[in-house]
Amino acid sequence: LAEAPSVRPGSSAPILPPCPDSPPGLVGRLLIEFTSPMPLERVQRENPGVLLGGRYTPPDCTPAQTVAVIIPFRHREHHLRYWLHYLHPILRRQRLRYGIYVINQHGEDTFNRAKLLNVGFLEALKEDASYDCFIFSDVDLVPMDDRNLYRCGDQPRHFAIAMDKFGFRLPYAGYFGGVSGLSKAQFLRINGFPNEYWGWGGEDDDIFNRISLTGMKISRPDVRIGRYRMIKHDRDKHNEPNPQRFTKIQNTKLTMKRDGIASVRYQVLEVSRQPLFTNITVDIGRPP
Ligand code: UDH
Repeated sequence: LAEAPSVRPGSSAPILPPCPDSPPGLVGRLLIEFTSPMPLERVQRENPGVLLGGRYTPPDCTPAQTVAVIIPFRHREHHLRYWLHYLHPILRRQRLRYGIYVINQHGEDTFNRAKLLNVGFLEALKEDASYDCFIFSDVDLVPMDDRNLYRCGDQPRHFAIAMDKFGFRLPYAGYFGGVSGLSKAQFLRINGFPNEYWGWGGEDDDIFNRISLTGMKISRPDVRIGRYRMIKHDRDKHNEPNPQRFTKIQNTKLTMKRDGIASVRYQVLEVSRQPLFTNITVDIGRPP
């Protein structure tokens, strides 16, 4: 006797079971390389289940969280194509409900990674108020193992703990760069990220300080699972090492109260829903 699937009252959609904690279709270690060209049309063809703006919902289960993946960006189209090619299938196998947000800094003034991530947090929530987990990922970092689950937990999570460029080790114990994840509540608890780190470096250490100063602890995957390949690149123009970073990270305790998500100022110039991601071009100003 076939059992009719249960249906929500007033709707014809069947009620799906919760997604499993350990997704069954994961494959483990992945072969990641950046040599063959990666046209966007190919990535689109490979990911027919991804909806406009880079949104995805598992067809067979109800996820516990809704995940916004935020990518700080400028002039890295070539990297983004690899990132989308590798990450969409991984996130799908992980049974996540997610959206991809590329936060594109307008103009040629000094780059500001952490401020772009703050913008991503607010703009993703404007698109969908149900986002409750935020994964912040550099565009050039691809996980080598799909058991590195892009979800939030009861503590802020650091995902990119074993990058090839650092010999598959943490470069130092307090490293929080590359790919990290915070729940909405955790992010708000630290007043988001600093807006005042212009140029390369220091902002990830400031975020680490914010987390420690509010009494939270970083959670990390096993070192065999948290492996990443970085797409090799030269230093970008207008993202020179910030000489102020060493003194700034000494002062997080003072600055985090006034500088963060509560004080971020910017102007969105364009929101464009592409087949595999949402592009948000933003004017974040320039260093004082
Ligand atoms: N980013 C951009 N455009 C830029 C600068 C940074 O999109 O112009 C984003 C991108 O997501 C990138 C992230 O910010 O992954 C971090 O910047 P980064 O990749 O420059 O930082 P990383 O520490 O490299 O990985 C520093 C320069 C290394 C030069 C090595 C030369 N051999």
